[in-house]
Amino acid sequence: MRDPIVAIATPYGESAVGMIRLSGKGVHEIVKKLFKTKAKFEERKALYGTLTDLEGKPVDEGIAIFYKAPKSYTGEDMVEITLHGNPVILEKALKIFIDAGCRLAEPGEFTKRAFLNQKLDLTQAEAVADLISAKTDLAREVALRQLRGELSKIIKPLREKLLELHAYLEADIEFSEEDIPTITKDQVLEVIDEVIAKVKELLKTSTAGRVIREGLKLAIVGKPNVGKSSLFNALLGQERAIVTDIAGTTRDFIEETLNLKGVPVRIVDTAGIRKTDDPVEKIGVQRSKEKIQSADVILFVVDGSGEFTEEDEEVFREVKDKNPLVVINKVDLGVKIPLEIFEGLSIIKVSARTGYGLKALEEEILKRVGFVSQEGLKIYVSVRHEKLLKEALEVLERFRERYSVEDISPEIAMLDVREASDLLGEIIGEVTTEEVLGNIFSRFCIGK
Ligand SMILES: Nc1nc2c(ncn2[C@@H]2O[C@H](COP(=O)(O)OP(=O)(O)OP(=O)(O)O)[C@@H](O)[C@H]2O)c(=O)[nH]1
Ligand SMILES: [Mg+2]
Repeated sequence: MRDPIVAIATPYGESAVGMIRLSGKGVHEIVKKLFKTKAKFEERKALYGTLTDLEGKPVDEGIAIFYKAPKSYTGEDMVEITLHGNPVILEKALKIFIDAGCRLAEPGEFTKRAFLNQKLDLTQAEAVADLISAKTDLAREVALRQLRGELSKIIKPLREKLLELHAYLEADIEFSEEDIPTITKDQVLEVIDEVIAKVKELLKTSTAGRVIREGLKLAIVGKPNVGKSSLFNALLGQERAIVTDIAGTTRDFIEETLNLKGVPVRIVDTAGIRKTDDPVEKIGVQRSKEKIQSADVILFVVDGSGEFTEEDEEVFREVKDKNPLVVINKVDLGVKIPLEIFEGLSIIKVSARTGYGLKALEEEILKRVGFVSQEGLKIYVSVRHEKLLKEALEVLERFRERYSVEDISPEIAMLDVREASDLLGEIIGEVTTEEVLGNIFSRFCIGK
C-alpha cells in the first residue's frame, strides 16, 4: 500500500455536507485515533461520531465509513468522512490529518491509485473525469458506458489478436526447422484486416467524441443586420441578444451554451463584419474575425431577401475555406439572393423570425460533427484515444502494404505487430509511462 493521502472531495463552499477522503497505509489507525464514535466498529458501515483535533478537542460531528483493502475505490485502505459542508471545518479537518501524518493528495491521485491497483483500466479512469465534467445527459451516458468498460471491451480483444499473431510469428522463427504448423500469409492478413476495420470504425466516432466531451464551438457571422442576433436568440429560445433594425447593433460577441440533442454547443453571436471608422465597432469586428478562427462550425448568415453585397462578399472571403454552413435568413420575406454563389457548401434556408428551418439547421450542425442521431449510440473515443488509434492504423496499414507484396521475415513482421499492439495497449493502460499517467491524472480535480 502507498503512503497515506488525504483530500477534500467536495467543492469549496457552504453546503449540507462535505467530504474528506483518505487512502493508503495506516489511514484506518489515523482516523480511529481522531474520530471518536460510540458505535461498534465495522467496515463499510456508516459510523456516527465526532472528529477531534490532535489535542482531543472536538471539531465537528459526522459520519465515517472505513473500507478495507482491496475492497475500496483505490484498492487500498480508505476512509470517507462526511462532515458539515463548510470550508472552515473541512480545511481544519484536512490540516489535522496532514499533521497526523497524511499527505495532501495530488489531483486525480485516488483514481490513479485505483488504476495502479487494477481496480480500473485507463479508459475507465478517464471516464471518471468525463463523468464529473459531463455537460449534458448524453455526455454523462457516454462517460458511464466508458466507465463500465465498453471501450475496453472493444480495444482489449483487438490487442489480444495482435499479441496472438505476434506469438505465432515468434513460433515461426523458433520452430522453422521442425514440422510445426505455423500461420500462413493469408491468415496474417486476415487478422490485420480485421483489426484495421475495427480501428477505422472507432475512429469514425472521434469528432463526435471530442464534441460530446468538450462541446462544439459554433460562431454566427455575417455582415450587419442580416439577423445573426435574431438567429442566436431563436436557437437559444430566449431573447438574450439585442435585436434592432440598426446595422451595427451587436458590438461585442455574446456566448451561451445550448444543449443540441445532448451535444453541448457553445454558441457565439458576433458583431456584424464591415469596414467602419467607429473605434468600438472596429474592435468588435476584430473579435468576430477571431471567433471565425476558433470555431468548429461557422454559420455564415446572409439576408436572403436582399442582394449579395460587397460586404457579404468580404465576410464570405473570410469564412469560405472553413466549410461554413450558409444560412439564408429572412426567407419569410422571399428569397432573392442568388444561391449559385455558395455552390459546394451546405445551404439552409431559415427565418429567425418565424422559426422556419431551425430544426433542419440543428440537424445540419449535428451532422457536421458526425453526430446523426442517438440511435446506435455506443462509444465515442476521446482525443487521446484518437491519436493512438491513428498511430496504430498507420502502422498496420503500412505493414499490410509491405507484407502483401514482399517476403518479410517474421522478425520484421513482429516489430510492426508489436508496435501496433503497444499503441492499443496504451489506450487501456496496459502499456504506459509515468508521463502519460501524469498527463491524464493532472486534469482531474483534487479528491478524485
Ligand atoms: N422578416 C424578418 N426579419 C428578420 C429576420 N431575422 C432578423 N430580422 C430583422 O432584421 C433586423 C436585424 O436583426 P439582428 O438580429 O439585429 O441582425 P444582426 O445580424 O445581429 O445585426 P448586427 O448586430 O447589427 O450585426 C431586425 O430588425 C430583425 O427583426 C427574419 O427571419 N425575418
Ligand atoms: Mg447582432
